[in-house]
Amino acid sequence: MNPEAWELPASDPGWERMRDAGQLAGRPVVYLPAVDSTNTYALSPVLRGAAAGTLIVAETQTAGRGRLGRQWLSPPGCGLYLSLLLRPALSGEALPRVTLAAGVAVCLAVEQATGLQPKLKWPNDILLDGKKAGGILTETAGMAPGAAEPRPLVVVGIGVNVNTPAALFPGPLAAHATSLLAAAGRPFARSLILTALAAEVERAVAALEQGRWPEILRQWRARDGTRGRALSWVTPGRKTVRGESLGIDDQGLLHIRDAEGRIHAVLSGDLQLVSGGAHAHSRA
Ligand code: BT5
Repeated sequence: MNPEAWELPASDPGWERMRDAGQLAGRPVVYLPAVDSTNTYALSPVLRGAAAGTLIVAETQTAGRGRLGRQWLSPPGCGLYLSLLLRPALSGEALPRVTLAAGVAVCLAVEQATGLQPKLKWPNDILLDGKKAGGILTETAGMAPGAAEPRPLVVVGIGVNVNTPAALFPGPLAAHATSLLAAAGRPFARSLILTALAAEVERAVAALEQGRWPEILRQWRARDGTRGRALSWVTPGRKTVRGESLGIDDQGLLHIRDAEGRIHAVLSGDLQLVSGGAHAHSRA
């Protein structure tokens, strides 16, 4: 898009209030002008004992992380880079479900705050126009020390390209990354999206705690951006499987049907959309 066709919001009073007061809609916020990674910070001893619901928010990350040590590009001032600390009553095996629930929550929050309708790409991508506008990295730090009822600390890390100009995505990323700005043609107040995000993620994880996984599954499937599309999956054993996405099963695993009609349940590996021009890339 023409970079002159938009201007950043003159001000985001909610963002400034959050930064100055260290809270947002009643929840504690640790605001960091710059950090290596909000997830790394959230998991560090500095935050031992922080209340569930605490948000770590950075203006920029110098070593923002994707999965498997990959990088998350975090230019200053234009994106949301946050970690939400939770101590849900969930077992470690439920962690992949937290990522799927958070994906639904990010979509709901972006829908509410902007009117855009993001889609999901298994397991953790937020798509707009078939390109990646956000990603989720869920991590845990075992048991919370000193808690009356020990619960694992769960850190839900979320990156969303809000007002990121398309020109800021470097070469290889340019073809498959986008932002809310690029999709809508106008900028958004990050504080509004952040407020909705924190509330929706908490709500979605509470739904898991209450045994409402089928509800999350339904909401995820309603936003599945790759179902029926051709995918290329590089298995952990480095074999490439091409086939059609059949969507996610009741456990939250992605199913792919190959040309011979065999069905593969995807647990991990590289996953790429290969049809329709749009090209999003992910690794589970
Ligand atoms: C993810 O990993 O998508 C998880 C991203 C989570 C980022 C948040 S930011 C706050 C918190 N603190 C952190 O340190 N991390 C979390 P993955 O599926 O592995 O995707 C990573 C890949 O996405 C990269 O290898 C690039 O190809 C691409 N990518 C990197 N930065 C991007 C961006 N800003 N927008 C779109 N795609 C990007």
